[in-house]
Amino acid sequence: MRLAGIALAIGLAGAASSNPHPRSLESREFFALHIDAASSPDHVARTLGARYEGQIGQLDDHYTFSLPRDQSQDFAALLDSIKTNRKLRRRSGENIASGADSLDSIILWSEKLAAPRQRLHKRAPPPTDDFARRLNAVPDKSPSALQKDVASTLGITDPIFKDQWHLFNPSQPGHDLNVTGAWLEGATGKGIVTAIVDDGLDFDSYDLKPNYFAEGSYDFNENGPEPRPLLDDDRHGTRCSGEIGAAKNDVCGVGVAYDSKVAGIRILSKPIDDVDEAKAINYEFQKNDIYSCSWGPMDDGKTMDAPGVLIKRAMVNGVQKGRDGKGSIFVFAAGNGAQYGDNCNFDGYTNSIYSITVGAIDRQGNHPSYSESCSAQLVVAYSSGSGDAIHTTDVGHDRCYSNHGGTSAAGPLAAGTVALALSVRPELTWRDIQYLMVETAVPVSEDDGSWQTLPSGRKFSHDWGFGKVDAYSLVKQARTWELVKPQAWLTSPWLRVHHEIPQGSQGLISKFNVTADQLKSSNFDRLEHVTVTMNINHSRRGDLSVELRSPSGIISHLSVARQNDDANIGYIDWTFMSVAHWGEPAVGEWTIVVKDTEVNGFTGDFVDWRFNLWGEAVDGAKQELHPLPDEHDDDHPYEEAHVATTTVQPAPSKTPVSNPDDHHDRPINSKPGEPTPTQAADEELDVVNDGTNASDTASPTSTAVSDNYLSSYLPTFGASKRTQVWIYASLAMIIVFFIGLGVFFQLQRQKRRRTSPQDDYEFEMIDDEDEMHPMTGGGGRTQRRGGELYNAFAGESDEEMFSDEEEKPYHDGLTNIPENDDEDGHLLSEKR
Ligand SMILES: *[C@@H]1O[C@H](CO)[C@@H](O)[C@H](O)[C@H]1NC(C)=O
Ligand SMILES: *[C@@H]1O[C@H](CO)[C@@H](O)[C@H](O)[C@H]1NC(C)=O
Ligand SMILES: *[C@@H]1O[C@H](CO)[C@@H](O)[C@H](O)[C@H]1NC(C)=O
Ligand SMILES: CC(=O)N[C@H]1CO[C@H](CO)[C@@H](O)[C@@H]1O
Repeated sequence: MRLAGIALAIGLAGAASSNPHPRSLESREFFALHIDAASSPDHVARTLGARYEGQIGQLDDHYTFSLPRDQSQDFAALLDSIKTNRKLRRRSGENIASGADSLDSIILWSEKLAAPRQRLHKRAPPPTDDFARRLNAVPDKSPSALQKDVASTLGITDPIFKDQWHLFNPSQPGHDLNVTGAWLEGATGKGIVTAIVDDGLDFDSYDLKPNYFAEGSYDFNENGPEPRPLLDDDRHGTRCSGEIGAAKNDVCGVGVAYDSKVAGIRILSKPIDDVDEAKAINYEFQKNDIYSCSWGPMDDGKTMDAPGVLIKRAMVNGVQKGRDGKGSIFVFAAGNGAQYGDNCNFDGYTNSIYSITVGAIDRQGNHPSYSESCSAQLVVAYSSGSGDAIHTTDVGHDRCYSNHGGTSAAGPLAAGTVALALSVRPELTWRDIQYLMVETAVPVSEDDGSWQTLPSGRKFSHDWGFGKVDAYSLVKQARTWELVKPQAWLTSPWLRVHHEIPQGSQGLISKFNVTADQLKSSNFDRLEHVTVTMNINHSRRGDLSVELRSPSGIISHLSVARQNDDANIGYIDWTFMSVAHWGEPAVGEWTIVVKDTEVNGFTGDFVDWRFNLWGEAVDGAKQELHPLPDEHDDDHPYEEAHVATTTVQPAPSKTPVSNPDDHHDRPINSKPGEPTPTQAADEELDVVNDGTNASDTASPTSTAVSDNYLSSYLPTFGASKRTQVWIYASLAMIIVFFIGLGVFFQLQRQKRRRTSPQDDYEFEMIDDEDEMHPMTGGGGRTQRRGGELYNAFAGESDEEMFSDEEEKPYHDGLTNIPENDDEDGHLLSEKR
């Protein structure tokens, strides 16, 4: 079967010159190379004795080469030695000039291509019987007079428009996209193309045919120009397409942008490799404006997976060169794994600064229990829950579908809204669109305790992003929006921590100071995204949580503890992202707090981190484009941490001191995936130990740092460091009665006195957020107990409706890919 597929594909590929694949995987090995712009790929192929297979999509100077399998080992070794050489030359300060004829001057980057994998899956769980039953229980909605009025004014005769509550909701007024006003003012998406990157698009559907854009379409699974759904299960892409571009006619309903075009890019129906995925997300990127992506790595609460270097490069390439330099708009579904404790910051697509991450809200304004939270979530849009789902087009000439759901259905509604905005202001850049989302999203459930008020006056919630998409106000603001200047960034050095992470409610903190001078020399004006890249080695990844606190006291829960995540590898060069600091003043002390939330036998070290601010340039004219992302290079220079350790213990109320050797002592968990609640009033702080520092001596190793863990003048009781911590923990609880906060602040002041002015960061241990965050003591982020929000509508039981248990990882009949981990910890994934 597979061979037949390949043979068919070879036939088709013959016609598509831009796509000289597929690759004969049985006999040959494939390599992706980035070569110097001055060299020709043919020349490189001759020099290397490899076969040139073609350019990698729209990535300049990136090509695929192949060799027979029996020669590939030597070739891989050659590429490795070139990498090593480049590293050595760089380390010795040599400027590796371009144009030189040695291979290590020509080959800038290389990667042996992994075989195609089924990593990515749709994020629309299939409906269950239970769902169907409950759907029937929803009382009939008769179209309101107003709805009829809108329909007749706009000439909408589509039979299911009356059921498309997400466009106009007669039963729960206000719980819709608020789009009809935008249509009435003429914004219907004309001239804009959205590519639905998915499992195909049924361009024979009478509802989609009028708006189908063939030029922007391609089938990367079968290597052909037409993204026709072929498998039984290939319905998801068509349903998503209908949400955006279903025509105004007498079939089914209408799309949000019913005069826009939709293209289909089929990638989810078979395993694909990084080269094809990179091509897919840049496919016809001068003609396709928006890429709607309702898929991602598995939402099982234990996967942590990001796109490979080629795909990351393609995304950057898309925002830098797509749409004639204004940037492709990538819209991603946040993920459906909330009830498994999943969080969209563990997904490298949704937590990319280049994507708009969209979670879900249901027709009653509730937070569906499947919809993941995270600091990278920009907005929410309507989807299934509270007994209804999204009504849209299905595969078939005139078939409609009433059960479309999950965050899969939310993403396309946001994408359709972007199409409306671009149709009135085509010159908006990818960042303008993100600004407009931030500016016009409408906060919901503002008293649920999840919202923080930002210095900009806007509100942000890890559950809702900046709120729900409002099409009318987004389009309205788009008309007059002043375009933002190019993107600038500020990158910290790698900050070496190398310190054991304390367990329980303590935290290990490390700080980085951003100065006005640094911003100035980075041409940096207004803050947008913040990213933190970090390495932690830990024997149980799911025990970890990470917060970022801004100089203004805003907290991003970059990572949350995940009950299901047993991986024993910690975080390896993982980049978390936050949009919670949008518009904040960037100058001041940024603090990262790493916690090992479970007192058990699983431990680890915070190794190092770096911090990036992304925002608007001061002077657009002198701002360059960010270089393409590279793979992690452990050769980077470090700044040694200036160490001051402080242990702080909780007041003797909540967390009993448990036996540190008890591996299974897990406190009752809060709602999985929920940001750690602020424990403001529950804990008192006490400083047990003063600061000491690992000075910049000859070899400031991690051991040296660890030896200062508790300062040496305190007795060790001959016990291990961990036990010492617990002994001092108990002491601390007694001491807390006798030392007031005044003493605490006194000590804090002393500790903070800089001993080494060139160091602009330090780390220490704290237990409680509010030591860092006096602002939220009263107002700010309010108390949010685990499970509160979700319990509020536990009766709704969307878990059953859109449980990932119902879903099987997406398979077609042709492949036989295991459903679980592959060996390097990159996991296969699931539908949204
Ligand atoms: C929804 O659209 C109407 C115009 O149809 C507008 O007046 C209203 O302000 C919009 N709602 C919000 C919350 O912006
Ligand atoms: C983390 O790294 C340190 C030093 O490299 C090592 O001693 C420790 O055992 C590692 N811990 C885990 C959990 O891998
Ligand atoms: C950051 O700068 C402030 C003000 O100069 C100083 O008080 C603080 O100690 C610095 N923090 C770090 C981590 O260097
Ligand atoms: C314990 C320790 O190493 N203390 C050092 C901290 O840094 C100051 C200034 O760099 C040194 O004078 C201390 O000896």
